[in-house]
Amino acid sequence: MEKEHKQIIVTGAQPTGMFHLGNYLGAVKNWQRLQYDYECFFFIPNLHSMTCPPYVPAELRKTTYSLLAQYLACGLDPKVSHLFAQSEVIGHTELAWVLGCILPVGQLFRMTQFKAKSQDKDFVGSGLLYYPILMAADILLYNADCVPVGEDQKQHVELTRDLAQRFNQTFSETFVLPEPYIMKTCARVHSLQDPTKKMSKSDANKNGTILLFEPVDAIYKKIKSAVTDSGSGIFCSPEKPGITNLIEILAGITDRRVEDIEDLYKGYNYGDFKRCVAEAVIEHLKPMQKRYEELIKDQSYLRAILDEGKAFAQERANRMMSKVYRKVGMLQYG
Ligand code: ATP
Ligand code: LTN
Repeated sequence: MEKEHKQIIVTGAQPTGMFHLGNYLGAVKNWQRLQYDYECFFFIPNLHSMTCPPYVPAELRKTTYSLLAQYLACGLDPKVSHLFAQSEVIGHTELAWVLGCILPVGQLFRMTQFKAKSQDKDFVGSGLLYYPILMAADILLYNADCVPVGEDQKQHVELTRDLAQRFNQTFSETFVLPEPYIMKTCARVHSLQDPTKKMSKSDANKNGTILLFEPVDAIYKKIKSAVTDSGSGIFCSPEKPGITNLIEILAGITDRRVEDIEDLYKGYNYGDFKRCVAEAVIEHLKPMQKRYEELIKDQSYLRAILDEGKAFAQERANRMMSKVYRKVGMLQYG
């Protein structure tokens, strides 16, 4: 009997620290849901984490395991999906080199994330500029059909499509053009302290960011003291970025539509609404926190998952790289 061919998803989150609610609602929660309908490669882009030095190598090793434990606690299932570390599969950097040779350098200087991350830095490494090419290689190596990411990564996926097209035209039809997959709700979760800014790990104001695995009383306090707007009424509006953000968070965490939240909480005042948001977030996160605590203690289990994922991914990567090297004129791959 012919095996059903599932469409392929490739995505990952950088091991730069602990997940926040933006990473979860904008990305990982959806990956969890998508893994049953697609063949998924959820990897840990640890080579990307070298692009903003200085960093502590021993910390990076630790956060790589931690990120895997967070993936698992968020429901990514190693029996269903391929989970691995980027640096352990040969082919990502090789393909990045090939792709870099067909991309005009000006396109890299125009990337929004490069401009933002290189601002006010004493040292900007070439890796930061090259980063989108490595990301394109991550995606094209597995011939992804679809790349689920938050809004901020859309431009990188568009560059990947451009690179795939350039390669196909320069050599011959090889890569699928991947589609970015961006959720309508929670594509950009905002800071609780400044709802015009994206919620971020690197935000200096720690009260604006909810970490998934921080103590629940801290989460409660942060949501209760979220900045809201003058006025009243629980509905989304550009004049009410604070309440809009909280409505989206509640919709995302409870899998409901924004309109349903607006209906349900119509008569609430801001204080009561914030309490409901805090309670819903905590109730959702509690079992995940418990699971994370168990997983992070079991490094040999985490290692075994990475080994299994790596073996599977390596086979696919070898297949693609043999094809690519042949097409670009190398004698053989490896
Ligand atoms: P930060 O800016 O907080 O350091 P990041 O963008 O580097 O985070 P990653 O861990 O690399 O975060 O991203 C993992 C996924 O989470 C990506 O798909 C990214 O688009 C998404 N993401 C990050 N921040 C948010 C947010 N505030 N709202 C929605 N999605 C987000
Ligand atoms: N750049 C992404 C992380 C990332 C990625 C990828 C996401 C690296 N390679 C391939 C999707 C597909 C980020 O910063 N979140």
